[in-house]
Amino acid sequence: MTASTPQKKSLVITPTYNERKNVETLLSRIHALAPETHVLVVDDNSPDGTGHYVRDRAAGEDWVHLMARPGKQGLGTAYCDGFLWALQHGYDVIIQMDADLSHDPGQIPIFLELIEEYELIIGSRYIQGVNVVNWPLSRLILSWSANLYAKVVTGVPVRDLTGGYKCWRREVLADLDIPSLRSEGYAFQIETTFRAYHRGYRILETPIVFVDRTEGDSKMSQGIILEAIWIVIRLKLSRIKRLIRRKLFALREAKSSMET
Ligand SMILES: Nc1nc2c(ncn2[C@@H]2O[C@H](COP(=O)(O)OP(=O)(O)OP(=O)(O)O)[C@@H](O)[C@H]2O)c(=O)[nH]1
Ligand SMILES: [Mg+2]
Repeated sequence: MTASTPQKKSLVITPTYNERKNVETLLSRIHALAPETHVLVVDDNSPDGTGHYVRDRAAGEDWVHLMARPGKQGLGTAYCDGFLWALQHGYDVIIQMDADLSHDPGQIPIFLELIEEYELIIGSRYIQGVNVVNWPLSRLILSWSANLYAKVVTGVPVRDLTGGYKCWRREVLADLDIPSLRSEGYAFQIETTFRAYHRGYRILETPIVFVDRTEGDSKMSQGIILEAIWIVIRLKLSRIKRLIRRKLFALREAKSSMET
């Protein structure tokens, strides 16, 4: 008789800042669709009481977890803290998603299936056309061109580099050197996918439909856009530096083997 494979432990991480009107629906929908999956809400002391609501839910439901941070520190650091927590607590599969219901929890079972074969799944708005609902044209153009810019400059062949709906195997997160990730906004999404790609992990983009939030306010800002522009250049420069170092090393090796 063969021993049955132990069930993989999965976790959804969602960062929140003033998502009280969305988080209740989000938690219920995730649990209805993926009852074995736990949820970690990383809340930055939202003034609208999101954290208090989640704390109450976590007291009665063992699949709900709250990480309460003292103040707004940005989406990037919220995910870094959440990823480290997931690794410490032994989760095998980690899904990241926005809390504003732009990301459909209906994708979670699909991600959990696909991650059996791949090491990173990216929910993509830009394969099979443009799957974005209710965004003003200006926002769509910004997102689409940001992705084209990031793809062309970094050379990473992923259509939706700024997308924030992703599913990771724990080994990949453990290999990302999380404390050294520096970006806060969309740049965080680019930086993590960039690292996974260059470490050679198997990545799959799968289509999602992204729906603009109907409740609460976007935290998108000019600073976040500027950060993304700069980080893309910095990532490219880091690659070039690494290639030059490798070439120099190879030259030195060749020279010393000729001398001996
Ligand atoms: N913990 C934490 N969460 C944040 C912070 N900034 C944004 N978030 C959350 O990150 C997710 C994405 O933020 P949004 O404001 O929806 O930003 P966006 O999706 O890039 O922009 P929109 O498409 O305009 O909604 C949401 O769940 C936010 O509540 C932050 O500083 N701390
Ligand atoms: Mg959003």
